[in-house]
Amino acid sequence: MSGSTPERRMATMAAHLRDGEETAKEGLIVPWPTAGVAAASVFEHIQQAPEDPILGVTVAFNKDPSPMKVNLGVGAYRTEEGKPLVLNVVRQAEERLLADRTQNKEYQPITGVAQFNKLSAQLILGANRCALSGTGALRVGAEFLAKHYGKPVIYVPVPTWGNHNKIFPLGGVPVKPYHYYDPKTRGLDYQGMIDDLRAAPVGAVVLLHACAHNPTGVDPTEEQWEGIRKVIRSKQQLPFFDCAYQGFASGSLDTDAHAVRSFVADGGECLIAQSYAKNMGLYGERIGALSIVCRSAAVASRVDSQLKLVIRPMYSSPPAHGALIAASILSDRDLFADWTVELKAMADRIISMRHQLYDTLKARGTPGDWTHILKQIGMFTFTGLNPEQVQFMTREYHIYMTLDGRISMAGLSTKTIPHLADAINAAVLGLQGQS
Ligand code: PLA
Repeated sequence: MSGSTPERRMATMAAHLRDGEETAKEGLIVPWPTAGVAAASVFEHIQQAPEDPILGVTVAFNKDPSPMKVNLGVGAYRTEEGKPLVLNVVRQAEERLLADRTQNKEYQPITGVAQFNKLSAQLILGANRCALSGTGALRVGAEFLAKHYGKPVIYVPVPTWGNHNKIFPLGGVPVKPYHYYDPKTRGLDYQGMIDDLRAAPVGAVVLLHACAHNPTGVDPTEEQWEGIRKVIRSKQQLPFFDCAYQGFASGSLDTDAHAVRSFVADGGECLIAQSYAKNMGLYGERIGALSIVCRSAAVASRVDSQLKLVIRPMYSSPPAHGALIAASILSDRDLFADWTVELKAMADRIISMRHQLYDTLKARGTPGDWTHILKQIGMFTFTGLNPEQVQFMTREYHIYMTLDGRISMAGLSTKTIPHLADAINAAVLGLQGQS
């Protein structure tokens, strides 16, 4: 085989691997990637994968040397100075953990730190609720449903957080769409949503964003939630809440739990995936929880036992540090009170960014109705800008955001808003860039 081109070697190898032919002779080492004497690789055929649509925006941002650059891609909170924020309560909880010499680095139980699971369920459900908690959230929930739920198909809003469309099918639960966002009103397509849920099969799983819908920032009103709940319950569907922004929508943890609590209050079952990335600023700690609300303790206990069988071959057991930080904050009255203050400050700063951006666009006379910037809820504004306009703003103004026109309001500051308004104005008017 020596002297052949890499392409020919690859073709031969591919054919060999494909057909499973027994061409290798024992004792004879031919040039071959795994023998260390050939230039090609057994992975030669692998294509360069595209960057992630959300996290890839940060990769592009980091490469840009411009001092003007602004990253409005990922939904991560920033201070007025544009810096990441570690909450004071998190620092305090970490200091306590560090000083506590009884802490060790043992493996955690498969379903994680028990105290954290309990407190986390309480946070979303309200005190004194009986619920089972696990950890690993959406993916664990998906695999559990694929294995143990008779109707493993999940209806997700259009649009939804892009990763939902990957997590569920890879976890064995195919995804179907339901109407959610109406581009004309930049609000909720309530009737479309209700019609789709009515048309969806009895028993189907329905993914609901508990609050601060990502990417649209459009949430149902309390009255609309009531209508949604009635349809889902009457069709015996199974709600699966994704709750990644509790406290970030209204500034109040309880207010933002309203939708979930209304479904739990009716006595029906549901799944809840929680994330502490945003509301505790614990992004890199990868801390979240899965709660499955069951009709009885006996069922909950059997569900718990099966969740362990899902988790053990996936990641064995979760890391401890994030859970211990969150549990410290959730269990300590003073830390909890301080947390709500810090959380409210983050939510308020985001709301103030909405007002400033709206006022600045108004002052520029930018054509269009920008009231959705004020109306939309939570971390994101779904601007309505199209991919060409987004690319223009990145190219000419070094503004980084996802191609769907979503901007993370938390990435803005009083300083950067005029620059963003200039960019939006130029994009809307179809102007040449400033570069
Ligand atoms: N669910 C929703 C609706 C989210 O928006 C996100 C994060 C998650 C789950 C994941 O939370 P985790 O970090 O605890 O796993 N969405 C981000 C980041 C903030 C991302 O895409 O991963 C976003 O920019 O959309």
